[in-house]
Amino acid sequence: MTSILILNGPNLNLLGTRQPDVYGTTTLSDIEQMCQTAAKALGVTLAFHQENSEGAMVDHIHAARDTHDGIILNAGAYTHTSIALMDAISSVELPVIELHLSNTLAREEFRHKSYISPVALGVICGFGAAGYEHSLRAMVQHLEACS
Ligand code: CA2
Repeated sequence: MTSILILNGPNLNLLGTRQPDVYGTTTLSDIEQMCQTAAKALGVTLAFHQENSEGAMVDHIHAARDTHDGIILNAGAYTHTSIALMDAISSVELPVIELHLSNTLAREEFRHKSYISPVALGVICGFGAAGYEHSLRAMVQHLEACS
């Protein structure tokens, strides 16, 4: 069965508890439930993780090579700084969808730079929690088209 990894970066464990004006009121656990339900309906297996440290995220990406068919990545603030994540993505040769809750291009200038975009299949941003389900559908459609 097709298997997809959704990997969340730093501070996303705080979702729904602070800055609801920017990131909404849905918690990461709500999002995981929503994604698991969608994955079941789409007939795929889903692993869902959140890490605050860059190295742990790199480890998940490396491990995905042998266990998953695609990665949906909300790298949080590491999006704008991490060459290590960019290199890890390049090294595993799996399709990666870059995901953001907010429209990063409509925010501060430092959020306009992404080290993930050049090595991603595509980017979904600005749709809040619904973006997770959109990304899942886009990944399944992409993997089906490739098989
Ligand atoms: O919009 C997104 O999904 C971001 O990846 C979220 C990151 C931000 O640094 C990126 O530029 C865009 C921040 C995640 C922090 O999440 C929080 C949630 C609630 C309260 C505080 C932080």
